[in-house]
Amino acid sequence: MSAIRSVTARRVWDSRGNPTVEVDVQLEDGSFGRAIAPAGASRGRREATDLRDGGFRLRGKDVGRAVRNVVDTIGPVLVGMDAQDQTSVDQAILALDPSPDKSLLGGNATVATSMAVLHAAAAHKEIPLWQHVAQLYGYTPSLPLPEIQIFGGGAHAGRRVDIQDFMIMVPGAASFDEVMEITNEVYFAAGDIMAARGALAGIADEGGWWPNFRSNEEALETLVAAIEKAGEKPGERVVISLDIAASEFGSDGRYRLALEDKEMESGAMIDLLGQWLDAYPIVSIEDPLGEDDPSGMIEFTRRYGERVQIIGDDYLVTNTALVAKGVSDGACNCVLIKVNQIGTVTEAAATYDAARTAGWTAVVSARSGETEDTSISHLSVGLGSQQLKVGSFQRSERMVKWNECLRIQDTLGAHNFAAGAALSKTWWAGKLN
Ligand code: 2PG
Ligand code: MG
Repeated sequence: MSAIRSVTARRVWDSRGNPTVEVDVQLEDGSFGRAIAPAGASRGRREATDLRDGGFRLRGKDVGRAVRNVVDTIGPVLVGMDAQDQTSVDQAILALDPSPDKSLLGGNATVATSMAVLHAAAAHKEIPLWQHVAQLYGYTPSLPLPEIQIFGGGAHAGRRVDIQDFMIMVPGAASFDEVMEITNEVYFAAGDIMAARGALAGIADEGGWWPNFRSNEEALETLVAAIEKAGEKPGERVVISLDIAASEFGSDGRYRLALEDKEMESGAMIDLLGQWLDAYPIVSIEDPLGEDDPSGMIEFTRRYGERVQIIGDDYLVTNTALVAKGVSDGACNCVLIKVNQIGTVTEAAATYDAARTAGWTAVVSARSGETEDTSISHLSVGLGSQQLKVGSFQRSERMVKWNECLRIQDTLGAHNFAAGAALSKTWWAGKLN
């Protein structure tokens, strides 16, 4: 048995310079696991709470209470438990916080603890984390197809443009390694185009170029130009993926694109996105409508669900019940998996399982506030999620996740790359076959 000997926690700092929670778990045999909680900026209303101290110090963002909750409340309950039994460990954490949003302990406290136990259990078995995850949940591991941001926007770029993530995917690549190479070319081609226009103004929170555009659509046009400048034909090997993050600029079925000074109802928003789907090689679109606009999301899925991947992020918040409702309503056809949205590994794995069982695709995702923690690379491989969203192609808290996948590729073999299988229902699958 791999009994937990100690659980300790400390305050560390994330990629935005904000405090966050790091947890260390030591087992009786000396095995060790460590994990750090990430933090979102465009957060869904129904996600697990990040417990912060409030007040004026550190802009209210300190995590002293969350750290103490790990040390004083969660740790003593977990000591002596079997780290291999992730379900019981997470149930013990949940029993300490029956609130629907982990507001008593803090989702930042629970996620770092739950993930650190997962790491310690893998260390005890002397296997990589991805392999432990695959064994625990019974999936066939594979290297994911990355979604990589070229321009940031929305809450990650001072709302300079309304749309949050302008990304590419390279389903036509033969390996994960080749995705990195092609993405490098597109990313720097985009930077060159911006520089030539005198529009290069730094980078956004996730490493994408700062979105110095006159309209949201200009970002799409520039992305297509960058793909071409990189020597690729848009819609062939390289395709576009968007995170609209519509809850950030819409509520109650009304949306306001500040950059265009345009306000519209849900139906007009759906029409606008539909025009973009027709005009650009977009294969995946996240949160096209707001988290409080289920009828919009259902209508969008009815109209476009056969040709494009529709990801629920703020809309589903990695919550099993919300995924079940999405499946029965016909809203979305893909779930974004962010462990810190729900707060424990067990719950996130259950949500993943529910989505895949329903025939949906899934994307394991980072948050906009990240660290050197590479757990999500392993989760994506171990769950066989086939897609991974980490942010852009710059800044170490992003590159560390891509680089970890390259190391895993050395063990798994480059052929074990999920590009062909991922998104089998969508537009580009037809193009590639
Ligand atoms: C998202 C994420 C990552 P945040 O909306 O998908 O891009 O952003 O972590 O700020 O919620
Ligand atoms: Mg999102």
